[in-house]
Amino acid sequence: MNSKIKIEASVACANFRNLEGEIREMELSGIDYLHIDIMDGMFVPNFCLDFSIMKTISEITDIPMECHLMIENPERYIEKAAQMGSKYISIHTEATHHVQRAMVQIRGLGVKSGIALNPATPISVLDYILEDLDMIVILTVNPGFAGQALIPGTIGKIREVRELLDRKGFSNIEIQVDGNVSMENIPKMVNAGATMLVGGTSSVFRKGHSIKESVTMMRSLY
Ligand code: S6P
Ligand code: MG
Repeated sequence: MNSKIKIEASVACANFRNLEGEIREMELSGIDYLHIDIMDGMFVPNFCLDFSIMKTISEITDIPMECHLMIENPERYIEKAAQMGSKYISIHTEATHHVQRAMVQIRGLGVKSGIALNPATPISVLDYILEDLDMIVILTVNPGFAGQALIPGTIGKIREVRELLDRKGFSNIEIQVDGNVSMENIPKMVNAGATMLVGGTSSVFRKGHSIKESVTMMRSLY
């Protein structure tokens, strides 16, 4: 096991009839972060979690949360996401005209900054903002829905981002993968250079297995 790799639970995929019970199981499994998806029905064609759920979760557990904003003009809600206790906040490059300013805004609130790249977004958007970044999110599916198939070209993209970071002296920036982080895909993702794995229906919340079983299996794969 590589202790640098962090396992995250995509809370949107939890069973909301028993959210507190599942969070207790996540605590026992040693989940590193809770991944909170926030959508606006515009940037992506769906809605998901919200800030009130983050508040409730923060009353239930000390597992740190990180927030994936899939919303237009995300700067409007960065402060709110920070107030809810996010350790990282990620936004999408296409969602704002002022990506670098948004990164500075996030860090100014004492939160780690993340930029999320859709499958078709070229990695050249990273070129001039590396020093403003703590995390790069590689979407391995188009954002908006759980339970989708991996877009194969995104594995090579993880590798290209890893090479870019190592070459330019930014190896400390985390590479998060989000979308179909399955038992089959985890070894490929980690070998390509991913350091934070967001598990949803494909792994942490797999049907027919407990969260603990699934997380133990995930950790055995790298
Ligand atoms: C997708 C969202 C993700 C999903 C997660 C689902 O728009 O950003 O965080 O919740 O990827 O995981 P899975 O294992 O069902 O693909
Ligand atoms: Mg997400």
